Amino acid sequence: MSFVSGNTALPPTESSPPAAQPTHTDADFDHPHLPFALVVNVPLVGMTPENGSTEVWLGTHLNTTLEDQEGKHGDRASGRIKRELLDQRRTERGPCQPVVKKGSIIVRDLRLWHGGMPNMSQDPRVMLAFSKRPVLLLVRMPNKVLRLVLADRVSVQSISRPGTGIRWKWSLQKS
Ligand SMILES: O=C(O)CCC(=O)C(=O)O
Repeated sequence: MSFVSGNTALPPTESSPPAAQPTHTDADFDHPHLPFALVVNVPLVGMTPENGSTEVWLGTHLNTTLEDQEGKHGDRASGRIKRELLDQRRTERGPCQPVVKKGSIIVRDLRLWHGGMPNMSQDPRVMLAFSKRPVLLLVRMPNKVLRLVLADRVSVQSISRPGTGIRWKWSLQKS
């Protein structure tokens, strides 16, 4: 497990009115275009649109790139998806807020566009969050080229950091 956390959406109060997170991707860096990391959420209460079940934009993980994002890695707005892309995607396939039973296991590709929504109920909406990068091996080669083998099928030949982002060079190995 690479990351263990939780997300609690609190009911609004007078001083803290209902608010939604910007639609974002958690893959807020130049990433490979394959399922290189998964997020697993486990709600500890039933989730509905009323108490702020996470809004998801199904299918967006398939083609999204760093170019779709406004904020830079490390910014408060990191991973935020550009408004015009949201408007365009909405015409093809809009977002949804699923109803999820307490204790369910939700598996999401790290690249998927999503966002926390306001909790309009009286009770906190609590959800565990885990992140897993499947079979990621980092090997430093003698010539100082970093080599990553991901999910046994993807070979990342080099990583460089030109200016703003990390640049990956990778290829798919024959299985
Ligand atoms: O709490 C939620 O529903 C979503 C949280 C989330 O997307 C995040 O923190 O990145």
